[in-house]
Amino acid sequence: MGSIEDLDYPQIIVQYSNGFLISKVMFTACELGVFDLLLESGKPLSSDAIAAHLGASTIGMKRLLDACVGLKLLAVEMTQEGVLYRNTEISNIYLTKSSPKSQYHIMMYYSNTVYLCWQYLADAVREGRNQYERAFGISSKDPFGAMYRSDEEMLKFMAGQNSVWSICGRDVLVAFDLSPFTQIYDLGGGGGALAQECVSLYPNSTVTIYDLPKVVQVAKEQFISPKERQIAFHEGDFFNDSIPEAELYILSKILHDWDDDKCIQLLAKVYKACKPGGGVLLVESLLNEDKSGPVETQLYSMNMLVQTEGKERTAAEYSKLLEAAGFGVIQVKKTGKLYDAVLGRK
Ligand code: ASE
Repeated sequence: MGSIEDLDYPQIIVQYSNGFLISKVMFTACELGVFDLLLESGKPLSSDAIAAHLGASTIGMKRLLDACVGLKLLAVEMTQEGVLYRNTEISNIYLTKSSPKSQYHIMMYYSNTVYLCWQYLADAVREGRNQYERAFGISSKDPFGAMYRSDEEMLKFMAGQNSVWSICGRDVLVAFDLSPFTQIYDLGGGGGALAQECVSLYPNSTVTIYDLPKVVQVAKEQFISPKERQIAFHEGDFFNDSIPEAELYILSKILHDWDDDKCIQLLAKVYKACKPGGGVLLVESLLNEDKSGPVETQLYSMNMLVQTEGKERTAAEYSKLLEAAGFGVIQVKKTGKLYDAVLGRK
């Protein structure tokens, strides 16, 4: 790496060029149910058996399975019955639908929605705005109107966002001791996976999921059990409707959807509603101060360009937004994972 050989054979360029092929192989194996079948079967299967079970061609399935072996998402065994495939440990945990840490839904969102927007990345860079008009023929004036253009799209987005919290939720919620805050609002809390993680970590807290009426309806019907006594709901649009008083407001992956003016407008409203001594917890993927990385965050910022009105920001940029809205005593905790935490106090 970084040596003169790179110029002779540009490994890194080859690897990056093939990046989308890798994504699509993984997404497709998930979508077709390869990992689910191999988990359920409890024993290694031949490619013909997998193809038959999943209603796929033998030619196509064999090719897909071999590529998954190359990517270490599957392993092969040679037996008397021929070549048999099984899941690797990482596939069992993260790529099966039923696993508690499943990333299946975010992958389906990437593969079927994000992917289509990225077709117009060059246009997004030229124009400096999202690409809903080109990708889906719908107005980009209201990005969440566009993202929730159908109930199916909304459900895919909610399920996708939920899956992230199964791997990062705990870290962002223990970055600060939130036990002094018992009355919590999760603004734009969506499917509620972060709220659920929060009430399990802080048994004295109640978390109210504040989101658009149709999001709250789906969250109640499909994501949060009515037996969940520590979670409540509030239907509203946080830009246009009132925000009730609380001790702590969680804004998880909300500010990255909006430009600075909209962020300050929302934070100022939160500041007004917030009890004295309360606070706001921003959960976001933080860029280095010189914006030199992390590369995942830089890529997410490109995605915010094609899909929203926002961008990923540095800790100093979030601090400035919080200060502009009135918050003081701002603390930043990087978790080392995808999402970090910033706490501002009133
Ligand atoms: C948003 C988060 C996401 C809005 C649109 C989004 C994600 C994908 N599309 O608030 C999750 C983060 N992943 C990426 C690629 O940005």
